[in-house]
Amino acid sequence: MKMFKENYERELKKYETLIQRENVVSDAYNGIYERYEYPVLTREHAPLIWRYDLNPKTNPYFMERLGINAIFNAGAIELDGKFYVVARVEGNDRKSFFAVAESSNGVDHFKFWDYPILLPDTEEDETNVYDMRLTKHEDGYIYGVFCSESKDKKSKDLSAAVAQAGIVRTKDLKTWERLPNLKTQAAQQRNVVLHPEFVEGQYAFYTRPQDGFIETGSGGGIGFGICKDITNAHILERETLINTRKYHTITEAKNGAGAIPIKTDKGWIHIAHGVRNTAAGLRYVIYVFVTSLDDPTKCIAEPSGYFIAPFGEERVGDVSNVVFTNGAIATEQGRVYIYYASSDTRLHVATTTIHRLLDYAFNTPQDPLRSSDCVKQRCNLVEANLKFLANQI
Ligand code: M1P
Repeated sequence: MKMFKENYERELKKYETLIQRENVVSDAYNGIYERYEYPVLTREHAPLIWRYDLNPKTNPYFMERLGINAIFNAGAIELDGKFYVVARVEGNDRKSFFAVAESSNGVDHFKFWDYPILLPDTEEDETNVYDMRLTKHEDGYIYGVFCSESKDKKSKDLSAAVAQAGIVRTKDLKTWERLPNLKTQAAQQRNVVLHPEFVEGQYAFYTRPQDGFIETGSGGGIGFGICKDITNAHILERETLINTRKYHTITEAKNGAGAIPIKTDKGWIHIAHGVRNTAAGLRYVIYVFVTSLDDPTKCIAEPSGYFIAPFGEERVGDVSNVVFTNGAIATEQGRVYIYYASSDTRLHVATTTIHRLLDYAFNTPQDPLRSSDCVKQRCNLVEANLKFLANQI
């Protein structure tokens, strides 16, 4: 009993100290955004009541009964001035579920609500759910679009799976209504994002058509499709590709929509992820592109290279060399909070402003796609700088 009490009190103190810890802007500078010293959510942020049986009679050793392996990829939303994330929480059993954590400032003190989200269990074959994107839609609902994964029953391979886009909606993040999964022409879908406004009077989705579970195959990039009825969402036409994979770039192997696009007077800012293959496996980075306000399928800016890449400790985790985002919050004051996870293990925040993002998007040169042109691009910068510095003297 004494051991139980000591262990419980020590672990509780560790948890409370963690929740109260203030975050600090790190000294990694690029002028585009701020990174922070500490992740905003880790597996240690999981409340003790999720993991331990706190009754000494039934748990005399104060043993973890249901461990949490990782807390990462989170959708994000601001409601009444508070910051909410719906994180992907993965148990030691490899199954993910969703849970809401809130913070008053968006960079620290994130605390989970007592209960994780209990999604209506309407898809019989669904085995795993993850990566919810939260869209505050102009129809008045908050939609959660996530990956709904099932075993591929047609395959003899035990690990063969099928990914589809699951859809739920809520008004308060507490009561969730499940809608049927999105239907499209593609064999599989992942990284599907609901656009916050009607387009031609219809619901609009950013998609990622793919032939298989891991490989996108003929799916050439981020797609866009519309559908009339969200309660039976069906994109009838083949999706239009709006941002394609390109040879020898950060999106060569695949890409996917990330956060809900941010509306600005110059266009919709998209914060997405790109994947390339390496001898050490896939490398995931985050990049930015902008689409037109008049035509959301038209890309009008795409700065060269990555926006966020795995840095320092972020490089290592369950799936190393990965940064991934499915949530960002743009406040009315124009501040932007980008929630990104590293190596499928923990969640971080990067902060910037709409003005800085637009400057980055429109004034960073585009990728000229060839070394020879890239070095010319850099020489032009050097020449302009040397001239500028010479004129200063
Ligand atoms: O493991 C890295 C990421 O892999 C998937 O992304 P994509 O579909 O683009 O390959 C997702 O499952 C994501 O959750 C994960 O972080």
